[in-house]
Amino acid sequence: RGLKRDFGEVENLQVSVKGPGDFVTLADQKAEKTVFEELSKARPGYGFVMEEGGVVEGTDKSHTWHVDPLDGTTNFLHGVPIFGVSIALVREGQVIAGVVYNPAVDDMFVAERGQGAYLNNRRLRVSGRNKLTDSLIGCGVPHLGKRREHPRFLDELDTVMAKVTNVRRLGAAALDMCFVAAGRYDGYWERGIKSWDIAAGLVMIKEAGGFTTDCDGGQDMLEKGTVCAGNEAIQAALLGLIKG
Ligand code: LIP
Repeated sequence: RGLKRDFGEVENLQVSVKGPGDFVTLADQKAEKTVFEELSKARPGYGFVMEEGGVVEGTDKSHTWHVDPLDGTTNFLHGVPIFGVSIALVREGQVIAGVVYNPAVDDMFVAERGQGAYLNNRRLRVSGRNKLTDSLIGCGVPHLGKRREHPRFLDELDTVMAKVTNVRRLGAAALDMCFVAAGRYDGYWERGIKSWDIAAGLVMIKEAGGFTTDCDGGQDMLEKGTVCAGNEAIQAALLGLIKG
């Protein structure tokens, strides 16, 4: 609720001289405080890995929440309604549950290991397309501060664009992953992301019948901060285009 209210204010701040930068940082921190307090009450002792607040060790060493209170911060800053709260629960290294909520459009993506993936209570399945030439592929564009990553991204984009119907860039990795689970995207890849960006999406895609690897083809997505996702055919074909 706080983010939805603050997003409305951000749209008004676009024209202010100072701009909404500090306001968005505050919105991000308030959202994380709410999530931290509520989850600490619901599951005392679990640890946290949070984008703003960092690591909080818990007494229960088996369980850790990975929280991005405002994924798609730049979109939010510019009044673009593509952002979300992403929460994942990791039990002994495995993501067992995830929630991604976009308050701007009231989209609630949820998944729990073995229980399926849902968008607003509607069951999710990855797309059935099996040809890259029919596929819509999501990606992440390294921002200005990641100038050294631009050449590799442009090389990958050139390769992928030559093989697929088209490419999309949302600016919120958590929602990119949910779009794969919902069959809106046939595949997605990104490098240079954090555990809290993609952890919820990993269980979402798995429970929707999809596949994920890191960009080397392994299972170290959270550790390496890279992901290649899709249905079985597209994920393998996309990995072949970007691997390494
Ligand atoms: C963002 C990711 C996005 C990535 C951006 C940024 P944030 O997370 O969701 O996919 O390309 O560089 O990391 O910073 O908005 O939480």
